[in-house]
Amino acid sequence: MAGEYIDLTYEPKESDVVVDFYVEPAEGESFESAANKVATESSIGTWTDVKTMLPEIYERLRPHVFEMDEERGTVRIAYPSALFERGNMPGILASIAGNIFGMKAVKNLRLNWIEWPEEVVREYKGPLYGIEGVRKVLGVEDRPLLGTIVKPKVGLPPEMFADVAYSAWRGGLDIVKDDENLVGQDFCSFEDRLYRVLEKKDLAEEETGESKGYMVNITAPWDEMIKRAEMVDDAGNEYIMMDVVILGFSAVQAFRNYGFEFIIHAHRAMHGAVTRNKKHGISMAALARIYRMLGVDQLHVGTAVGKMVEGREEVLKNVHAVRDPFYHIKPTFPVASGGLHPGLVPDIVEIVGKDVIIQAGGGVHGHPDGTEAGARAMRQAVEAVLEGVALEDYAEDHPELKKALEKWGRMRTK
Ligand code: CAP
Ligand code: MG
Repeated sequence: MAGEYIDLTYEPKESDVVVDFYVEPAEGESFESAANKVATESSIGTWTDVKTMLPEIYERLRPHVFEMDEERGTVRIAYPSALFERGNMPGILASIAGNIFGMKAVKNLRLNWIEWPEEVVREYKGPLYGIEGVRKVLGVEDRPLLGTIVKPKVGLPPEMFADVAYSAWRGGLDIVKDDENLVGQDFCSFEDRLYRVLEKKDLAEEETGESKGYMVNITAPWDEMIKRAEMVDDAGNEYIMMDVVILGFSAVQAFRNYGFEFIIHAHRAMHGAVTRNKKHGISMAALARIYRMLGVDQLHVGTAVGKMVEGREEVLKNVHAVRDPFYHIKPTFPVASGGLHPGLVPDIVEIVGKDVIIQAGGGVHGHPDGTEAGARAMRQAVEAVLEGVALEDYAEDHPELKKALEKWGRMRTK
């Protein structure tokens, strides 16, 4: 039946999970029929009616397609929260973000946003620290946090990696992170890197009088990841980093619930496979809200001016998803990263505001005078923005910033 789940008179209940889709019907499929099939396949039905369906199941668990706009291709579906297991995010996504993307009935299908009811969200912890907690650990209240990703991405032996981290912290950065594909390769074992970097972190904290963070990448098969997390915990490091898309929703939710008290930095490598196509897949904003519910403290949200594809509007949607009020869930720190350098700091603060973590890899280690100077240039750029001084003017008596501007100017990277 074309319209079994369509009911444009339906008013979503407060307890419903409401999902906004973009639906493009396949050749020969009506918009209504495609919308109805999305609702069917993401809840209780299948391609045909079945003799085993009971009226009370239908009444209790059926979704309602309550809004449709064929011109814009938008469909809004309200799902009763009774359809889902409490506290089981993978289970929820197996319904509303499962089979439907592969159905013949749709040429394209994108899940753009999920409006979560308090009744569902109350089962999720959210971030342990959130923005306020991270600021407290690092002792930075009034400016964007600054970080770098050690480059080359991978390849440096542990002692050289630790030296680069030390230079970045001495130059004034708050945080140093592993790259998304640096884990425990032969040329840089996890354990050796961890201990050498933490030694340098202590030194940098002593010399600068500032708290510093090291986001060590524990991405690995679950048992190994827990072993590494225990090593980090025993070493007293506050941070860990996880490639959350690659590790999966279950690993993120289970890790947050495991009992560690880390600041969790969520790298989103692989997200582009599902978020990039505006007609098919899942929006980064919808994913960002999910990772926030699961409990990540920091999440990459794009830059609009760097090397990744998100534009300003999309970055702002991602920022809202992680930072806007959301029941009891603390705000997650938005991370701007990817092709950034000192000349782009004003743009990031203008777009995202001060409650942002600005990370630069190439934009620090590519400075003509090396990592420490690159770090100083990033810090000087933030100082200039907070004092309301144009970078070029501030650079007159800040040589590291001047040299960064001579090399990259204000150019938007590709
Ligand atoms: C940035 C980065 C990050 C990207 C990820 C990289 O390095 O380390 O992984 O920021 O993209 O490997 O590209 P650069 P996003 O500063 O040298 O570009 O933040 O969009 O998830
Ligand atoms: Mg990286």
